[in-house]
Amino acid sequence: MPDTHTLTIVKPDAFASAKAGKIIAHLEAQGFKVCAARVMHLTQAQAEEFYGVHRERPFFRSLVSFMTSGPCMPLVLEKADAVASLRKAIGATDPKEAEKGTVRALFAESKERNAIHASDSDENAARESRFFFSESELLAAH
Ligand code: FUP
Repeated sequence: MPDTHTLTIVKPDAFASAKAGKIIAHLEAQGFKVCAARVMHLTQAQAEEFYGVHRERPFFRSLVSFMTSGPCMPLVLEKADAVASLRKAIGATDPKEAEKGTVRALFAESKERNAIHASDSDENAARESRFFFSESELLAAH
């Protein structure tokens, strides 16, 4: 299986509880290689655009408020079958339902404050990577 790329975001709850480093170390220990990373504070417009697919959902305003509440860290990660591999590594959206040993089971607080985002398809991984990183950063990362 060839190495591919995916996009993750270490979310503001992980920074608030000083677990961001532990989460990245956990992913590295599972074989994910960090290819690009930045710490940033999302604007409301950025959070609304990133989660635009959920605009009509009842949790949208609260999700945008949470995602703009503090720093977050988008990263491009590389591994064989990266998208599926990372989705498995992060676990279910709600940490109460996440498999033992997954990032959300270990580090998430709630369904909203759930520590980490991971792209759900190669197409979304490419789109979400372009959302946070320039073409030249992605060329260097790949
Ligand atoms: P996931 O792909 O596991 O990140 O989950 P979704 O794409 O379904 O949801 C995106 C984000 O919306 C989740 F990370 C957290 C938030 N969310 C809620 O706050 N409440 C919900 O009921 C569902 C999702």
